[in-house]
Amino acid sequence: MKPFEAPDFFRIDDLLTSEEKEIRNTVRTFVNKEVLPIIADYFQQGNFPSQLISLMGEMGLLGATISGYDCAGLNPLAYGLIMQELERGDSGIRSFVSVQGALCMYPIWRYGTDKQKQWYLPKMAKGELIGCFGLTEPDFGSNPGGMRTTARKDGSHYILNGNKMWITNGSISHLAIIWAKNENNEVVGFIVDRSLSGFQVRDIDKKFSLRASVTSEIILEDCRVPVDHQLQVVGLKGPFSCLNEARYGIAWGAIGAASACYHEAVEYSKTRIQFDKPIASYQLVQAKLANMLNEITKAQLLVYRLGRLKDAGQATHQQISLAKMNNVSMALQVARTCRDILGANGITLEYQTGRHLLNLESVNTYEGTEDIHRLIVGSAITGIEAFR
Ligand code: TGC
Ligand code: FAD
Repeated sequence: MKPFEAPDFFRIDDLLTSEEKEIRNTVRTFVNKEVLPIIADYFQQGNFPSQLISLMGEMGLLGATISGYDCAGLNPLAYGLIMQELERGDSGIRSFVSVQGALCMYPIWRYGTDKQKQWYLPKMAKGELIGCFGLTEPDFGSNPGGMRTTARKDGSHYILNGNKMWITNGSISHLAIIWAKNENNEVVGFIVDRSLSGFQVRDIDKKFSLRASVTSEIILEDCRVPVDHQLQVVGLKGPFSCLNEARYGIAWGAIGAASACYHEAVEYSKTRIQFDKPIASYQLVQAKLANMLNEITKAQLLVYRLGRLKDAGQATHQQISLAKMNNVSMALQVARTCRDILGANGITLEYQTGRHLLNLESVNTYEGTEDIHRLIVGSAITGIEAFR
């Protein structure tokens, strides 16, 4: 198969700075060299390739937008390009980096004390400490405001009780950002060290999606967390502000997955002969390719603009929702179409498309389902919330 060429029909590359392109190219090479040769096996075995963590740390990919604390201090565009390239490899690799950076390092950087930042961030940037983010519960996914996990103050500690479900990185983490309700029924957050007694983790097996990523359940039973491990934010805006960072990265990442599938399908269609001609020569196949390039290009322009708005501090969370909704849904449709073009070969792990397709089913659900983002955009249009 011809080496990967990213679709760039509208020359978006021309809009990137030389530094942004250099970062993108470095991560592209990393994915070609370190991720693609191994990822299908890890996916098949249901394992996360943890040997990549320190490499990604050395490259400055963890918490890449944070300035100081040994982090790279990159702009949102460069960060988005990193996510795009990692997800071209596998959504599970991008997931790891999203959770570590946007969902764990970001809240510590934004809501932590100086002492917490100094202690956790440099180690997390190197990948020496791994984090996970516990918001979802078995009965509260789209509606995290209903969470039942409690934090009751007891002298110099909070006592945490509850269950967190579907937690990426759970069993490989050293710390968890746990969201719980205090005695006033307010949502508060904690940095919880995994070694504390009363903190248990169980992996969720038998997944057909994100198999090269760890997904776990966390059980908190009278887990005593020192009060100085509380984050300095009260209310759902605490976790939601972290989700904005992660959703932004996913909107970019989805383009990487879609581009991998698209490239594979274009090359396949040019060499697969049926009825004595390459299938690429048939109008119905060309229509599929043209429609996919159309959708990928629109998605690229969307995140490019969103990234520049974010850099200027002007991106709204509703814009981020629209981008996450559109781009992941786009990637899922592209992956399904590519799977069709690949025929029977599309169901094997010899090709990348099937793996991306299965992964994208999770990506469409986590960080807010496609319909939850549709409702967020609907509320921005009408001023009327339709969640309840
Ligand atoms: P609502 O009443 O609308 O808001 C409560 C407070 O939060 C503020 N707010 C936000 N702040 C910052 N960013 C946002 N995006 C915000 N959205 C809302 C809001 O202003 C309010 O503030 P205040 O000061 O007035 O209290 O909240 P609601 O309970 O009605 O919920 C609305 C809804 C449905 C949109 C929300 O619950 C939602 O987004 N649900 C989806 C849940 C979700 O995305 N979960 C993700 C879990 S983490 C994950 O999936 C990681 S996967 C990682 C990987 O592997 O890559
Ligand atoms: P539900 O909320 O039960 O939704 C089911 C269906 O109902 C969806 O189609 C949804 O759109 C629809 N629906 C719900 N409410 C409404 C409504 N008001 N109007 C119309 N339709 C509605 N969570 C974390 O906290 N941390 C993590 O690290 C994490 N990692 C994850 C990794 C994976 C692989 C997966 C699959 C999930 C992960 N999650 C994580 C959980 C994820 O965020 C939730 O799955 C997601 O928010 C949806 O919740 P749910 O699965 O309970 O679905």
